[in-house]
Amino acid sequence: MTAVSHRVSVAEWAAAADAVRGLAPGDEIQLICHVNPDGDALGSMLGFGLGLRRLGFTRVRATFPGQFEVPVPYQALPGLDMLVPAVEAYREARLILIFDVAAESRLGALAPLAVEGFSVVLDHHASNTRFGRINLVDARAAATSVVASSLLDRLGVPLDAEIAECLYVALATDTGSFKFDLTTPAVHELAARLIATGISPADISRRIFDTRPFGAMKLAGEVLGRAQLDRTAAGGRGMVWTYATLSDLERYEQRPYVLDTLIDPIRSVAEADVAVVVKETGPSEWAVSLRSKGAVDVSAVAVALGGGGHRLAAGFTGHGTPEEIVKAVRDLLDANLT
Ligand SMILES: [Mn+2]
Repeated sequence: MTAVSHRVSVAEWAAAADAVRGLAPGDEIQLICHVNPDGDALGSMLGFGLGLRRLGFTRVRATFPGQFEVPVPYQALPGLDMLVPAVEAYREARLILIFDVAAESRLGALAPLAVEGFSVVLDHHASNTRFGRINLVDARAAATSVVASSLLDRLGVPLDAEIAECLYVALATDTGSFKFDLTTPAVHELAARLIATGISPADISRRIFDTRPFGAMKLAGEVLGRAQLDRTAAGGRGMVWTYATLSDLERYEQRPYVLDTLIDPIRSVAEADVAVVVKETGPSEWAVSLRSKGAVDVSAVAVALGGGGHRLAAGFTGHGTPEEIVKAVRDLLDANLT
């Protein structure tokens, strides 16, 4: 198996592996992923946690900041018994492993723990601030699970079906089911190794991507129906955008995770290079998702507005009205044409 990763030095890999090998079986290990966890955050964290258990570590906890809610599609992931609310995180953990987190700001109340303890960051965001003691950041990795599987390999953990299911969910989520750029031969080689453990990609895909409540489908219809096309944005490449409010969710009795996939139909619009979905998360607070087909580096736009991400997929927290937020994005697009 050739190494999947780039931009992580030999010394960093060795330091991370040594940090795990230096622990005693009963030492406390705390795993953390980002607020509002997605498939890559949860899958890479739980898959790695299961790997630590296979190595004999008995005290492994996993958590994330913010509202303690696992999106329904991920509620059948193996290893969920490791998950505890943030207040139950090990405060004096010997080792802290952080997954899919580009910056401390994505750690909320857990940020001090992560910064003061001995932390290893596993991530693939180009905007990563390298806030850990050891930083395994590979901006060319399709998912954090690629980095996690690489470290498991180095630790000599054999893949089994439980670990593989977690890592596969992570990989399939972040590659858009193996459609996005960075879906390299090595990604498919990793997928092949995961599937070879006996997991069912069909069952996993149906559960993760192709199942939703009726109300979520109706809600999506309404949110897509209010989308607007701005043909002159991004130097004439076009921008399409929409928004969803907390009252939309309430009206259809849905949880916020059902909005996570709305960016996909929005970004399919032929007349726009840039797609924007603005989702209300609190009083005058919005989670903003940005996608580009290639004309714009949306991570630069997101970073300028306090967020982060990748060249073609990024996000930030916005304030004000959706119109104000989209105007701020629009104002930055022309400056970041690639
Ligand atoms: Mn990711």
